[in-house]
Amino acid sequence: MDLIRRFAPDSDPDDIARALTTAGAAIIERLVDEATVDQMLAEMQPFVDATPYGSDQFTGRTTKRTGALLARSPASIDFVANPEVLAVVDRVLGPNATTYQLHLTQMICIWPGGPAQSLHRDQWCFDMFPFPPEMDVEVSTIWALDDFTEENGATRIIPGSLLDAASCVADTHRTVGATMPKGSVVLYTGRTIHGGGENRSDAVRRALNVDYILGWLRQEENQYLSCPPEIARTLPERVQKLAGYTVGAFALGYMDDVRDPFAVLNGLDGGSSFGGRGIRTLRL
Ligand SMILES: O=C(O)CCC(=O)C(=O)O
Ligand SMILES: [Fe+2]
Repeated sequence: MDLIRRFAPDSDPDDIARALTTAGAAIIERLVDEATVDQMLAEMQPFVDATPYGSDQFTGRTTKRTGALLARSPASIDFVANPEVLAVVDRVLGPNATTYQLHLTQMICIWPGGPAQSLHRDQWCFDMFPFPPEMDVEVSTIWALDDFTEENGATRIIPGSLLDAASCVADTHRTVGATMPKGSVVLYTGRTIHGGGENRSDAVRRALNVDYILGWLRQEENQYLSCPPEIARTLPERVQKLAGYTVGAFALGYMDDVRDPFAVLNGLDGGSSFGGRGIRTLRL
């Protein structure tokens, strides 16, 4: 189990989901075409230019993290709501909650000379809460916006690390680089030990990190502020719900008099109470 399995875009999502829940990671090669990647890069460039470098080792002092993709880049929808990726997320998170949602959207640009990020588990953002060891609460994705190579800081992953002791974050020798061509995506779970790579090349390594979490967890990137209603209203319905403009789990996130946020956002029947409609109708 020392490699990351690679899939073609038309692969069976069951197989990809199985790779995630057994080996902890999977790559889908060339899932989005280069023209769409370039369009998103162009839309995001002014925001990347204006983003400060990180302030500590973890966020990276030579790394820029630029968010709010849904509000800033129409092309990002092809990544954030990619049907192949969501089909895998359905399978990995679906069994564990009635809903899942977007956790964060973030371009991660590592400048030349940037050191490797500390290895970690993404689900440690939840106060290091000890979720059951076999339970997946998060699926993370990193899209290669440039070719990802060993030299330019391809994400480093410890294959098969889902159940490893936390101390294994010291095992940098066990990591494998998620090398992949531009437009590819590496998927891993909140339990997979990983980190950004060292950029030993002479060009910036550009990536898009999009994560998904169970509906009853708090989002890392506040979507209601990053993508406020006046913008969210213009997005496809599935993206609105993914961003959190819907009720999560049984009753989380309703508005004032138990109104359905999706109905309120879209001015549907006055946004009347969702009570009695059944949570299933509110699923993504
Ligand atoms: O930049 C990367 O390749 C990985 C970043 C990461 O794992 C994180 O910021 O949580
Ligand atoms: Fe991470």
